[in-house]
Amino acid sequence: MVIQSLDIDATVATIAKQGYAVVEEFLPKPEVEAIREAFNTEVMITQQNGLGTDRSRTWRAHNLLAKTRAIDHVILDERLRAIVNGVIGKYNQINIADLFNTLPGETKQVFHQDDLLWPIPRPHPSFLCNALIAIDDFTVGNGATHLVPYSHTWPQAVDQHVDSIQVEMSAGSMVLWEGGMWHAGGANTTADQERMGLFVSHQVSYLRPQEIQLLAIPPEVVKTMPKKLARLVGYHPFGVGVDGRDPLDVLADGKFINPDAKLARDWRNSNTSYRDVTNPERKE
Ligand SMILES: O=C(O)CCC(=O)C(=O)O
Repeated sequence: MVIQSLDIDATVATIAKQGYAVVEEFLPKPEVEAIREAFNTEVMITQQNGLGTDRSRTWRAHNLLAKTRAIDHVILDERLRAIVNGVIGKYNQINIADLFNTLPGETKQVFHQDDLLWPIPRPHPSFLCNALIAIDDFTVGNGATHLVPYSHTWPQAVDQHVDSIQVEMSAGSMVLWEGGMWHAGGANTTADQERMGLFVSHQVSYLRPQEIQLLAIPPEVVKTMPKKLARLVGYHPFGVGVDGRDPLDVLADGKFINPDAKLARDWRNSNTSYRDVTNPERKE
């Protein structure tokens, strides 16, 4: 499948094989600048230590989808959706959406695997697919992400002395990696160059997301989202939905008990024949 000159199948195959792929110039510069502006003016961040570091030179904004609408179109981009579908299957959801910023003076993170949070024995089928979009140019100097190619298939625990590559890419480019990949944010040894990125992690929709999207994003905010995005943050009619209804219908009318439901004694006293109000077909 080819979308806007990006070979989706080849990108998916590359991620399956070596654990990661880079999509150059995924976003045009004006879109990158619009996201930077929103990140600087709309989004509350926290300052913290990067994983295994102690400098507190890392900025993060978790729960981005509760804080800004400036990235909705990126998450819904049909190229990103097609790649994620190819890597972990079409029933997937947002795990976390974060602003990453590695500031000058930050040291290198320890190598880690994002899929470690779900204790599933290795090797296992891919269930996590991460996308990191560069808002600043990623360079060796400002701490471009370290990746250990092929490590997503390795059964052993992460070894901190392993050789890695650093993903240098221009602002607007995107690196995707499989959740089992050994990786680390790099050291920012520059005097004044930040490394800002937009991180969107996806998982199969039967796992609990790292940040509980259903709680993290207020219902009033979900109501303003494009329907496809609301599906991606967990409002999908899986199994019985909510009392047999599409969760988005429940969100819209606030009827948490199915309007078709009656007490048993009333069903017995009525002549209505049994009708299954659930819909086994999952709607997209
Ligand atoms: O900074 C990066 O490029 C990766 C960061 C990361 O892996 C993390 O914070 O868990």
